[in-house]
Amino acid sequence: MRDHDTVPYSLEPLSDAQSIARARRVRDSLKKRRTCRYFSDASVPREVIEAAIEAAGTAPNGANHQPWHFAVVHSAEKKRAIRQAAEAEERRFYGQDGDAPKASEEWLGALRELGTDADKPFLETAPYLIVVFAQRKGGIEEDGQTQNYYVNESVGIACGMLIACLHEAGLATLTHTPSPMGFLREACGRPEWEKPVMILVVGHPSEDASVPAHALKKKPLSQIASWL
Ligand code: IYR
Repeated sequence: MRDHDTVPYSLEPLSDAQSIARARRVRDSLKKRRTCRYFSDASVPREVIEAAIEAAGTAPNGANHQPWHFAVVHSAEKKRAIRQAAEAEERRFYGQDGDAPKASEEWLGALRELGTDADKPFLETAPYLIVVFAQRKGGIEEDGQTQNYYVNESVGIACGMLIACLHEAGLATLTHTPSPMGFLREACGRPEWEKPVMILVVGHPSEDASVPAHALKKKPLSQIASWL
């Protein structure tokens, strides 16, 4: 039933062969993406960040309320403040503050192959931190009242599109999730109905960048898909 305003919709027609070739090209490009923890301080054009956020802002979402906000942190002082607060949380998480770790032994074990610890220099080195917020309320007007729907799903998809766009633009990213991360709301001047979801660190890999070999082990199609 189309008892609402509509506009026509169509896509460029492709042959099956073209469609397969395009899907594989995108797959092969995205397969080269890695979560990078070693960044150089080389600059990145603001226009790339703007375009990537615009791409993320087209994500499918609940009732088209677009329940996200992207706080772009570029200033050295703000990055330093975020690094200090994040590292303080991470020291508690890893038990590097002298107390028992907040993370379970199982969780710490799962992270061992990634080699992570409380030291997060990339939060200062990389040119941009995009702090992603989920708007629990607000609607399209961002009034802080209207109920939003499928907020986590919507923001998750938007983050995926943001990361894919930045990768296609030749940039490295890192999804960083200090826990807890409530401090980011104040650091970025966001309202109480917004929940910080992640810091996306964006920049160029340092010359000596590496990734954990563990990260290259991807489940095969036969394991991640079933055909019914
Ligand atoms: N937030 C911590 C811990 C961490 C947790 C997971 I799950 C990771 O995949 C990676 C790290 C940190 O950033 O070190």
